Amino acid sequence: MLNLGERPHKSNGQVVLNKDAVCLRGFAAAIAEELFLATIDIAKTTPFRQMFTPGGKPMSAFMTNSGELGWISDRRGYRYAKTDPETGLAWPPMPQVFRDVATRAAAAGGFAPFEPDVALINRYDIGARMSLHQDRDESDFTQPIVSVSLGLPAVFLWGGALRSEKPKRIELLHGDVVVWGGASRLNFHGIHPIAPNEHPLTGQFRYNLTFRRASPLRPA
Ligand SMILES: O=C(O)CCC(=O)C(=O)O
Repeated sequence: MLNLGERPHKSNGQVVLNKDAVCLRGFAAAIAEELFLATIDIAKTTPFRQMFTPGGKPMSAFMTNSGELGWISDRRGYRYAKTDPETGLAWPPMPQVFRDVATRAAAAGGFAPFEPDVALINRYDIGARMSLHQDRDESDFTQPIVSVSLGLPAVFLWGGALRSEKPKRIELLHGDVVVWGGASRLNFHGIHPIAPNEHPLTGQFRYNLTFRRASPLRPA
């Protein structure tokens, strides 16, 4: 059985990961089905695809995007793009239900206002993982990251500012939301390989919606 390691402080359904980083247990549970259906809708026109690292390795999770920008990776590097390189078309608009959960969760995590312009959607098959990395392709690190889990459980690896720091292991379930920013904005994080399982809504997949602000905020 996987050792989930240290269990961080818990209060009011919130698991404090460290300063400026919190897991909001079940925050999106009531709208999880709506989020999932909106995800499937996006994938009809903008299918999940395997991207490649700049070094040419296939990424384990399949990805798509919605919003004004989308995160992409290929031989030219990691970056945000206004159009889907596979279709040449703009990414589908961010559904209101996405925007709402992102802004509400950011506020609950202490980061209001949050105006995401990207919803990167990760789809994990059983065995898929995401290695420790920082989210640093955005232009404004004062804006948080909001990350919604749907479907199969996952073990979130929550590291520190340095890759060498041993990550904490936090179990993420359907409807959980992790929010990080401020002092934690550039912390390393990742996903342990997804264990074989079946979820009543998503089957043998885990989905993750990760909301970011990639372009600079308009001046006040
Ligand atoms: O799947 C997750 O929960 C994390 C996703 C992630 O780290 C990312 O998209 O940068």
